[in-house]
Amino acid sequence: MSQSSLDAVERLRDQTLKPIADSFGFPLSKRTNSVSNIPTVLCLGNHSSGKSSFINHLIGSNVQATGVAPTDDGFTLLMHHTTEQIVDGRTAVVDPQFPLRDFEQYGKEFLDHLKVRRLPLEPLKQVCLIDSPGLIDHAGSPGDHARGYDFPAVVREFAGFADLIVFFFDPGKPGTTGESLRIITEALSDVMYKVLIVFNKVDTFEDVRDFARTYGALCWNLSRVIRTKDMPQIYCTFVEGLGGAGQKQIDLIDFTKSTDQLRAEISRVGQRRRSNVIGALLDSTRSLRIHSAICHKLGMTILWIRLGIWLTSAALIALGVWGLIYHRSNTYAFVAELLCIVAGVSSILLSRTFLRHWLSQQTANLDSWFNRLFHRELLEQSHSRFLEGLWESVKPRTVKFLQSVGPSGVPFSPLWSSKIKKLRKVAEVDIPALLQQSDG
Ligand SMILES: Nc1nc2c(ncn2[C@@H]2O[C@H](COP(=O)(O)OP(=O)(O)O)[C@@H](O)[C@H]2O)c(=O)[nH]1
Ligand SMILES: [Mg+2]
Repeated sequence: MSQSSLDAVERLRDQTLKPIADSFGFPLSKRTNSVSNIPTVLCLGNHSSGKSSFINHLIGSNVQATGVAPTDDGFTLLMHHTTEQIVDGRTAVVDPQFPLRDFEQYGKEFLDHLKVRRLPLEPLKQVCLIDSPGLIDHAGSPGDHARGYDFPAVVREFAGFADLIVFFFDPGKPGTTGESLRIITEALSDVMYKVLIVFNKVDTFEDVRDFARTYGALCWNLSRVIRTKDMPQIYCTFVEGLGGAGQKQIDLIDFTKSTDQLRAEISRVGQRRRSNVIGALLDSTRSLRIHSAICHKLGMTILWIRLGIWLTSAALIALGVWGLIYHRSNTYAFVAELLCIVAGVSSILLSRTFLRHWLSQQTANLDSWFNRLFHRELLEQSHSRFLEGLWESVKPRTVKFLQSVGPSGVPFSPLWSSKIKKLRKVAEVDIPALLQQSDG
């Protein structure tokens, strides 16, 4: 991604989105800092499916240990540096040079299984590669913590941050391990657009029948977990020179082409990164617009209710005081005047409880606020399903914000109106222009 479009993304984020997001307690996606400006490829797959061998092949050096026995049970980030260095997980997560801040939350056990290898290798100038522990079927319970940390959550975090995910399967386990299938459904379902499916080590087949049977089994298993209408493309690949010499082997010409295609796709990761960064900004802008528009409308309504209560109370108190001073003709008038003052004071005192109750009722009924505020856009057939889907994903954050700040914490300044309105222009004009600019 060119520096100028990255700067433009940062500017939009910092100057337009961030002030609104901070005031309305909305977490913006955190991904465009300059440290992680290098495109990232995450390699996942069964144990012994050839992830480490493929990485070695890509960077042209045998840096990652390979072997049939489980050789590596951790995550390794391979990055460029002028001298060779290994940084352990505990240091890497607190070092601002690495984009790993968000990984500290997964605990000591995970950090012991994380490292960064910095290498003076030319290909790593263009891409950061992440090698991962092989997916296996655990003996005993298949719980999330069989590895001592929340493995699917860690994979989800890496997947959110990667620009491309290469998922390796191999002929040894075409049935695929339970963990592979679980990771696809639990950690990757939102980011399937970034995933490339690879059927690796195809040079181990002796003939086409053998290959077809195994390939069919893989498709059958994948179809149970990949819920798209069409089957995704499967790259059938191998790394030259790893098969046993002299053994009968399937014709490899087409598989060489498929391997080249995969390599080309990986080398285009820079372009993917650009659209991922801008896409993430677009998602944030749209979600923030809905969230802040609804919160702001509630904030303004709270302001009007509060003004109404205060004005009525002030009028009652003023009437009571005025009466007490000028009209103390009889006991009835005196009692009525006192009642006016008491009613005025107590409505001020009770207004907080009333507003809290009112806000919690509205929070339970946010759909109607959404429908009212966006009714015009919801009438547009092509837009409505998208907008409703977006609202479903934003709603939990809106509810959480309103519950945590209460009626006095919802921003209400009329100045916000134009800033929130501007978010629509950002999403519909400014960001698409950025995309076009960086495509050109
Ligand atoms: N025949 C063949 N063997 C491979 C290929 N890729 C990897 N291997 C072998 O498979 C074993 C496991 O590979 P490794 O890269 O360690 O797998 P990982 O566990 O997924 O990292 C090693 O013995 C490799 O030599 C391939 O494309 N063809
Ligand atoms: Mg490995």
